[in-house]
Amino acid sequence: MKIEKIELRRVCLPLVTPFRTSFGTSTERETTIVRVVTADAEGWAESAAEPEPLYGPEFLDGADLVIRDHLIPRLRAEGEALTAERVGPALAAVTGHPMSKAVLETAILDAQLKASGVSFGQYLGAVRDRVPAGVSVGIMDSIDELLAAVAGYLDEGYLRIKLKIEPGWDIEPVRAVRERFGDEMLLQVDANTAYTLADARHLARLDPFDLLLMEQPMAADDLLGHARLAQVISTPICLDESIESARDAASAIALGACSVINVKPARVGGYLEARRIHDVAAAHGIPVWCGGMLETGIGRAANVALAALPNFVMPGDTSASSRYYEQDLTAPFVLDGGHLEVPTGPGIGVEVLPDVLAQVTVSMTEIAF
Ligand code: OSB
Ligand code: MG
Repeated sequence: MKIEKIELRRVCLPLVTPFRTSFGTSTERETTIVRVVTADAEGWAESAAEPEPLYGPEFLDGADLVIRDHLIPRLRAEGEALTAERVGPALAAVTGHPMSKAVLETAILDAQLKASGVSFGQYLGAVRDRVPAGVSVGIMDSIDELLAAVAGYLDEGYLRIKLKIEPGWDIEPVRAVRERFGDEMLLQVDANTAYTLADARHLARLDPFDLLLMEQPMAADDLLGHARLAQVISTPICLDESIESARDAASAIALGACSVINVKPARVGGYLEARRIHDVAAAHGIPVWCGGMLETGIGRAANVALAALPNFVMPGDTSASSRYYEQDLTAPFVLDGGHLEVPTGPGIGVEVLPDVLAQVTVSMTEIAF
């Protein structure tokens, strides 16, 4: 593939509602959108890095610099032999930075697939044309506020609710939601590393609520702790922050540190590694689901395609555009009976709306290739 130029565009979109997790509160989504221009097609992708290094060690300003000074030069060195499949090997010498690697690989894959008329779903091996949607519900100031938010999402048709938890906001909100909405609803929690093994007895108090899973209760590098916790609580443990590669997934599974995996392509360096994690998990009988990072339609389109693979057997954090943004960067993803449709057009299968993009653009860097 002959790349002509790569644009890095910083955008900032207001969120429809503040999103609070155990590591911070967001009222807007700032991210870098990458556009890869080739002779035949252009490819789009969005970074999952956030302004501050809180969810993980990457952050936007650092990510832009790594992309410009360390990753793009290595891709350029590949010359016209560069393909999406060669991005990972070409960047392997750079340690870490999976989100930055992912956004480049994804934009290049989009351009490549558009040039050959293949959709992300076809390329990745999707077996469904629509995927069930869950929603991630932030920490709130009161239980009443939480119950109102959950009621609203259930009315919209979401098929599974995920509550963000932290010490001081765990047993009571889960109890309140279970009591109000019943035992049938699919319910899970996400702690974003807020606990330690010393909290094991406390976390076991969530067992009676029949949760689908507890996501990332402890530190990202604490696989052993998660394996020990799994011996103490009956709620299945799901890992998010801990899994940055298929090798991590194999280790976590072998240790008994998780019985479910949240696959986020951005966190693992892209869709190719995400598919390898899907395959490793499937081989061990471990179900996976597709997580999210508050993506715009650009990132969501590809996530929804991934979520259509066979071992994505649980509803993902792939919510409708209206969950995040008044005005998305693409035509909105809309819930239909609690599902999102998998795009079928070439590449990510959605068009970026140029006027909206212009409105939310904060700055742009053009890099000749
Ligand atoms: O831990 O899954 C997470 C958002 C930003 C950072 C981390 C997480 C999340 C979410 C929201 O839970 C998922 C989404 O709706 O995109
Ligand atoms: Mg998570």
